[in-house]
Amino acid sequence: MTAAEQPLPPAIDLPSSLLVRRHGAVAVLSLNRPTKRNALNDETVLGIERFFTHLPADVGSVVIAAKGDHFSAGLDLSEIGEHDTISGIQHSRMWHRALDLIEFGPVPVVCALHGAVVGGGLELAAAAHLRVAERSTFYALPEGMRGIFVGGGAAVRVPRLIGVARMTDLMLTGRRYDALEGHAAGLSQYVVEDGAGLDCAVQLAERIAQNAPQTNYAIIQALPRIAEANPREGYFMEAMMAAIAQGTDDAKERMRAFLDGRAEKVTDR
Ligand code: 1HE
Repeated sequence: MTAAEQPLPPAIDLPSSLLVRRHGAVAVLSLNRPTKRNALNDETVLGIERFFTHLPADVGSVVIAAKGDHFSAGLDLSEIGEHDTISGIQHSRMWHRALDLIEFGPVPVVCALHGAVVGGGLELAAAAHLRVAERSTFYALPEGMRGIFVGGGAAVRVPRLIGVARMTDLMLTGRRYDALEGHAAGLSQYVVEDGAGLDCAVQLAERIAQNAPQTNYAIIQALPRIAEANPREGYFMEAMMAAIAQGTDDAKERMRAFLDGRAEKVTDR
């Protein structure tokens, strides 16, 4: 643990399959079940839900990462046999609840990917706002091989990132995309060398945490809704959100600081 890292207050009761560390305003939530390739059992999914429900107010952004050689092998297949049709629906809805809290939670979320990002692991990653992939990353949706269907939101979120045709190909053929193929398709926004993913994700998250909270809120809450609205309503919602953001004291102070020469210029980072 570096000097800047502190454990999160023990108020959030998490299973041993999840670890949390603080880097200043950034909370890093790590999947910690490497012997099972971070397969996502119910306990872990419910832990993710609890973590995002009880995020301390001073957390400005979150990084989701994973211990071991793989981000996640997806749904814990040893648990699926327990479900009949109705409990299967409830199980899928539990995933939806937890991952919705990532996509539409209080703060932006960056995912640091490496190794397998498979099935439910890709569903988890797709709920984040940014994805950083190490070169070792590979993506797959092997549900067709297992006789099941995606159930953690992939049918909605993955086509948004790569289109229905590519997702259909991944699911019908069981093929893998490597990190660069996934990046070209739209699954990640950044590709970095092996071992550099977490640092890159934390740096991005630190930067994001310095943004005005009203702008981060607009980006994660308003932007996806506007992008999916019909343009007439979309433009109207955009105008509402723009006015709300710029009407804050914080926005006024940030603009004054720029005009007074006290604020950072737009530079290449
Ligand atoms: C697991 C799981 C799992 C590994 N559930 N236990 N996901 C999949 O179909 C992917 C299945 N997993 C794999 O293809 C491979 O494990 C990996 C390519 C990810 C990694 O391979 P490898 O050689 O490093 O590990 P391994 O030897 O296959 O697995 C190590 C252990 O993890 C082993 O258990 P052990 O007790 O024998 O040591 C595996 O059984 C266990 N393991 N993956 C349970 N997924 C909301 S719906 C989402 C639907 C889906 O996610 S479908 C996709 C499921």
